[in-house]
Amino acid sequence: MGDKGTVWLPEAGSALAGEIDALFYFVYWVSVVIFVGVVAAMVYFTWKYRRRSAAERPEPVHESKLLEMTWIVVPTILVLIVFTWGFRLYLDLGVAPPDAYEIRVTGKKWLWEFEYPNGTTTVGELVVPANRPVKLQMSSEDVIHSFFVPAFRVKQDVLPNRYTSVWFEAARADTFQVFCTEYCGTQHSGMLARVVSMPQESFDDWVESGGGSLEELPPAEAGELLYSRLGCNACHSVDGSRMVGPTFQGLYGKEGHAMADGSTVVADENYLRQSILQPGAQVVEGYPNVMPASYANLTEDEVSALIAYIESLQ
Ligand code: HEC
Ligand SMILES: [Cu+2]
Repeated sequence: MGDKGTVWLPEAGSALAGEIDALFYFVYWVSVVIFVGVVAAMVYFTWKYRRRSAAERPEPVHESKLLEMTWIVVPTILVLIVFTWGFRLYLDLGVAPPDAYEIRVTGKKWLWEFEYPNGTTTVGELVVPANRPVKLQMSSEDVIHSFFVPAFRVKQDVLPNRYTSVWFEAARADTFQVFCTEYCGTQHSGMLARVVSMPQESFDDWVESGGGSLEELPPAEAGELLYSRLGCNACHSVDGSRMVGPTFQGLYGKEGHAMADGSTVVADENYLRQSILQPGAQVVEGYPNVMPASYANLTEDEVSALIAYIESLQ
């Protein structure tokens, strides 16, 4: 990530971010000037009109038409500027350019899934062409989530049973952080993703190849790619830390591995295979049986690659 942002705003990474920030700073500086002016006048008047003796009676105050008009007209003009400026930006943000590249986004507890027009899918990583408008068509598989990319200054709720959308144009080839900003359960704070923007040609190659070709990689590396692409990373760490599911580190070959039904197993290839294809068959002690059953239709190569990757994590 290039630019680090300021005290007030995070780095700016989209075509519209600069304009949004300009409006923010306009409101900010107007507020600063008014605040300083009001406080200074207050302090000065407190001193100037202080009571000098117990017998002092103040002169009656007469209104000043000029003064009153000034403090009605000037704020009205400022507020109208902010309104027009803000409303135009709001429309720009709300309506995607017609040539925008469309990507489907699904939010679910607790990951983000992205699907491209040719069927390529990724989890936790949104790859986009830089300097081209991208429109996200979003929905949720369960509860309400919210898609937030601070660097792009876009945030939009993602709802079940309804589409919402958001668009942006990444201003450079870079990576940007995505957050979920609607509290959605225990792993809400871990519902993260990255936007990876790249030049159009690299992006085209990437989408064509289905998001990086698995066949050309050694099994453990293909497994590592699948681990993030299939969303295993949303629930399983590879560094020993506990997430929704157990860590993969040191799992392979573990003896006396305790199951919820009281039995123990050896975590060999067959056990790993069954854990992926039929997660409900043997549930690890101390963990909920929440691993999706949808991995049952992974291909033989994919399962082997995942197992090879888990084996490599000793
Ligand atoms: C929604 C969360 C979730 C996702 C996504 C998920 N798992 Fe799991 N997984 C779990 C939980 C929870 C357990 C422990 C309970 C159980 O055994 O079913 C588990 C157990 C396992 C186990 C057995 C672990 C052990 O310590 O014995 C393996 C292997 C495994 N998962 C592999 C995968 C792979 C590979 C993927 C991706 C293709 C994946 N999981 C995706 C939640 C998840
Ligand atoms: Cu969420």
